[in-house]
Amino acid sequence: QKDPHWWNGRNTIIHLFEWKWQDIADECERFLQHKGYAGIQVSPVSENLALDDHPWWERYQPVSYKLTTRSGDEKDFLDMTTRCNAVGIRIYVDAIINHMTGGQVNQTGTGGNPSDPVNQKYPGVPYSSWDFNPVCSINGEDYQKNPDRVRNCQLVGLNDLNQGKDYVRTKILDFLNHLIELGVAGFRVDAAKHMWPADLEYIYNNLNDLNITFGFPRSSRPFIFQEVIDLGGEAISRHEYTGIGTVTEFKHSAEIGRVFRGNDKLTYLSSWGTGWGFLDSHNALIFVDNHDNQRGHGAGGSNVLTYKNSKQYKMATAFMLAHPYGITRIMSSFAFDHSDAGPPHDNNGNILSPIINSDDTCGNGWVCEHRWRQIYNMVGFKNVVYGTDLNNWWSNGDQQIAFCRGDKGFVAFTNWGDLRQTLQTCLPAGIYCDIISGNVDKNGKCTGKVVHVGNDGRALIELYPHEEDGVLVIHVQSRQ
Ligand code: QV4
Ligand code: CA
Repeated sequence: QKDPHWWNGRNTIIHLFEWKWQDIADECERFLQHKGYAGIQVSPVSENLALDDHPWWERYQPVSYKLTTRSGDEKDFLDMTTRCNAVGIRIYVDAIINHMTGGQVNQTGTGGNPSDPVNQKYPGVPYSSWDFNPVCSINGEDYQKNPDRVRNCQLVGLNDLNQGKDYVRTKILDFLNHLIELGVAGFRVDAAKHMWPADLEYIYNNLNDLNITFGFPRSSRPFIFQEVIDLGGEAISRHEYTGIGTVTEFKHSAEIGRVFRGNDKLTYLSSWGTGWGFLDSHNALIFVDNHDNQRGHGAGGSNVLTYKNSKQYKMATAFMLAHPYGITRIMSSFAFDHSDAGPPHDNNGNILSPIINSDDTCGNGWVCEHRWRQIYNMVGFKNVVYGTDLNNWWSNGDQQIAFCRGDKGFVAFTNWGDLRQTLQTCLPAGIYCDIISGNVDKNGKCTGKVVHVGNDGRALIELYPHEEDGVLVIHVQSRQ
């Protein structure tokens, strides 16, 4: 349950938030496989509430387990898992199993099924009031004091399923096992904190093995990453969930944002990881921002960096991918100016496809952080240095750091002031292309800065505050 089933030489999950299944299938083939991405977290697949203005969060309110949403239907979904797995990209589904919808009015879902939230009737499953916990709402104090209420009461008024009931477990298992049959590699378990670990353990243990027809070895268990927000001081600890799967490490998001916003010194990053109170590396799903905290939901508050702070965001992402700690996830957003806004869509509410520009970036309302050179090249870096340790840590005692990954890669950062130092890069002598400021083009020419490494492995490293990015990165495969 902790193995993400990545293809050899790949790592890093990308969250293609609100993308359509057909667009994801295209993206696997035309881009992700070539840049070394390993897997995709896709938006919730279950039929959801359809509100007039389609706020993004309507997808977190299931109406049934029918696989019809604004991202596509079951046929589209299967086409996506087939095409992505064929090029070595795994699909993980955001599974909403804690609750159904909330609200006061009857609603038809994206798959045509009715729902009656007040009377707790969801005929598309079917669920009735017998399947839900008694109505009560989780308040702020409960998070500090009442673990029972956090698990058994309603999260923001959403009808709370009783996962202790056999019937409910069976329906959830049918839903998840159907997705396994359709080729997924695992699940993000939404609102895991709001479910009992023993109930989740039962569910995970009764999931089928992954489907061998999609290339998974026999007896492969689904990868599980559970959304548990725990920045400390809560009645429910993220450690209660590490026995049954990996867990989102929100402290990583809050702290990396705080540091790269300049509110702490880069030099302290020397003990990054468990030294900062984070979960053990193999248990921790880490990210700079997620779909909630990039817009003020969830946790992390004003520390969180997003695409809107692009220089610091790229630096934080580069650090996350350069460092050996954690299971890394990249956020890929649509542009938004208010926190409820859904993805770009036409007048009929259909989600628009991204436009791919000639420089590989996206348009049509999509940000596509995963297509920024500074980010995809770091995904490549992480693949190149896989299996090496962090060594030759250097810092100026303040806002500048550098380190090697074995004898395969070297990175340097400045978050304040000029960096001009002769540093040990741990690389063989040669001329290297900085993969942040440029790429090696078709003719083998470096479009960015060049670094000359001498016979002793040392090189003059220069990074100045007026530059577009505060990071410089070279590795054995960026040698000229
Ligand atoms: C409103 C009122 C309630 C009232 C209710 C009922 O605010 O007080 O009881 O009506 O009439 C939306 C609205 C919210 C509304 C609710 C129910 O924003 O105002 O309640 O719907 O109609 C996302 C959004 C939520 C959204 C929800 C469902 O963030 O705003 O609620 O989807 O559409 C905690 C949890 C953590 C959670 C995090 C956000 O521990 O698990 O909050 N994160 C996950 C997802 C997140 C998602 C959910 C959980 C729920 O990452 O995206 O919430 O599935 O920290
Ligand atoms: Ca619950």
